[in-house]
Amino acid sequence: MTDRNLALFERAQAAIPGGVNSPVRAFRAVGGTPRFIRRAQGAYLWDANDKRYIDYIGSWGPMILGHGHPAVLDAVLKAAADGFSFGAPTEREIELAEAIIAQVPGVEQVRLVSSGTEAGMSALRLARGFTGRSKFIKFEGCYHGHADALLVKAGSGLATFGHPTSAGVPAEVVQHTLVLPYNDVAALEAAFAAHGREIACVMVEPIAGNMNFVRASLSFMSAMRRLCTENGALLVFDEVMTGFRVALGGAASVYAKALPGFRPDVFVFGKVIGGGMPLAAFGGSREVMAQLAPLGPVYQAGTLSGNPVATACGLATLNQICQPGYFEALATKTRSLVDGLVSAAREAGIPMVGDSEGGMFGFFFADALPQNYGVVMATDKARFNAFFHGMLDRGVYLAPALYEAGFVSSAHTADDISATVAAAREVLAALPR
Ligand code: KE4
Repeated sequence: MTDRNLALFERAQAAIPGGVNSPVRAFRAVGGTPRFIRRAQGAYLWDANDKRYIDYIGSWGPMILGHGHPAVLDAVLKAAADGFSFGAPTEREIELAEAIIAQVPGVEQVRLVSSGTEAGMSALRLARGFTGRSKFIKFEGCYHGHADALLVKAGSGLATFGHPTSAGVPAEVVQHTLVLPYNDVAALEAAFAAHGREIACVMVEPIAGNMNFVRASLSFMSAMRRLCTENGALLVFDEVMTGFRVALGGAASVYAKALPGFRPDVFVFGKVIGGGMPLAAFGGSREVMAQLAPLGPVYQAGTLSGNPVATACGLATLNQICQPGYFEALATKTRSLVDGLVSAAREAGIPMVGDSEGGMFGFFFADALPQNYGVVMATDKARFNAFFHGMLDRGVYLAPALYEAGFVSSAHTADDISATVAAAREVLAALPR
């Protein structure tokens, strides 16, 4: 029988670089043929061979309700019938902004944009404009989109400036970017000691989903907050992945529970707030946001920013996840998946650790939860890749890279979780020791 995924992949590679419109989709980290998705519904995807998968990617986070939620579909169809895009303000942009503000303490105003990259890039420009400073800190293993200044790997020394991770990014563009190890308080202290009053911001993934699933320790989070405050720098939370995904108030609300009074200065959102449509945002206090054009000197713009169909999709999604008990149920379901995977690995005598918060999870073929990028990348890649393909063959679609997080939706049922754990038990039992 023809493998239509393979045929489509070959055809795609003739017309699109690497056959994909975003590199991780090409399966290069895990090998094999990417699955071309024909349709999705609820917790499931169907590929070009009409094979069904339980979906744990959820479009890399947005599909928190699962695919094709009736209330969201209805809202999108109604909005589309009223017009796709106007290039003029609409009431629904106000409603979505108000819905975000209502759930995230510290956000008094938001600006809507079309991608997480655009939101992260704009948040960095805003922090630089607000402080009048050029330098900023990011962390190894954190991804904030592909804006030039953010495509940086660590420099040779802890407090030296970064080097581009991508061709086409001139060294001058990243000369102000300091890349430090995640969860390393000493490195953070040293960087502020060396450059404190020159630092515009610290940009961080509070739970790093681009390293699979690594939490910022409480001491690290406290140090970031303290050092930013002491030095007049802004703490920028990149919640593109964690926002409205790990909790209704995002990771900021998780850390505020553990660190009373904790609050970042600037927030970056994406994924869930668009419900699968191109929509992202950044926000903060009125004082900081007043720097943005047309009010202030920091320019930022977008033809499709606040797009009326995308805002309808995002708003309908947020209206569902705000329901009482939604996140408690999602968190319980997600935790049961992780616990099931870890216990299946233990039965097979294979080291596996996992963690989850809300509807986001990660697991590692390791003895302990990694605390930084180097440890994540040292986990057993061969074992992960064999597990990934074993699960894919059994109709379970996990993230195709050991450094990516996974996502559970409210459409996943207890039977889906049980079937996933049963598949994992089979695959793990067959893995070489
Ligand atoms: P986008 O430009 O892809 O919408 O968002 C960039 C971004 C910013 N910040 C964080 C924390 C992110 O996770 C992302 C994008 N996440 C990846 C998944 N690791 C999207 C998948 C992809 O690149 O195709």
